[in-house]
Amino acid sequence: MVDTFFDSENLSYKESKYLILPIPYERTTSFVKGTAKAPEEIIKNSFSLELFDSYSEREYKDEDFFTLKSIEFPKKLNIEDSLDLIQKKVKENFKEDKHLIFLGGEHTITLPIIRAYKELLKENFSLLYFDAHYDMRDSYEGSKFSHACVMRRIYEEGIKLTGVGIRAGSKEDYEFSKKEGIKIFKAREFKEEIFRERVKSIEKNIYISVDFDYFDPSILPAVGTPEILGETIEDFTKILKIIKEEGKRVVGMDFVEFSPVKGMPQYSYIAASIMFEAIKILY
Ligand SMILES: [Mn+2]
Repeated sequence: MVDTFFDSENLSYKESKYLILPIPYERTTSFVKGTAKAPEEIIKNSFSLELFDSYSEREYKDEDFFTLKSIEFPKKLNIEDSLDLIQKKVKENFKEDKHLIFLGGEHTITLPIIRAYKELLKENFSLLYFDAHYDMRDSYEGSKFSHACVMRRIYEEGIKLTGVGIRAGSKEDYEFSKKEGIKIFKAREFKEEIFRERVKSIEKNIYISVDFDYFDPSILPAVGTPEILGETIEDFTKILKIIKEEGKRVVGMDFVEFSPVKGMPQYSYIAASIMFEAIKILY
């Protein structure tokens, strides 16, 4: 049974550079359910990734990756206590000299992660999110902690937001982000120069949240809410390269909303490859 990213032996926490924290949290998914199974499926199918990168000529080792124990959510735990549990686990596992990568789960997990980072980091940081959706509703289906409200809650924490790939949302989403001056780059309207200026103007520390529905469903339909006319993997890597070129420090990263399709491990492998690509570019 493969239960670590890259099927690494997990013998070298001390030597490892990248910590993967599985967060199989799912309470409010609204279309296709199943994102609670995402960490397990992505990790299970990551074993076949190539550790050698022929572009950078860099060879990664299994031991570079350490998969932490998945967070367990007791069935009776309510939403707010579940979010507190995530916040606590993030604080416990944060290490200045390692890169933390969070694997969801629904997008709501980004809120407690950000709350933990606010406590952990002395310096300010801003958030860049890759997403088809604004996620800027005040509440959705009766919950303030729906995945559709996560960026609104994070904004209320005083975090500066930049969204890329956005193409679906309500009038409320749109008007709120416009009124508050939140920088949104709509899908297929991305302008490199404007984005680069934005990156120059924000904090040196950046937290990155990747909702897999940022990508066009022709590339990756295995998400909770697939939206057409999305972005490519090349669009994604181009943005990450700009972050790197502008000398920003990525303090943490999450990957959320993947929803495994039974009998299609290929999608889980693509999701794992996207994660690894981000790691290769940023760290
Ligand atoms: Mn989304």
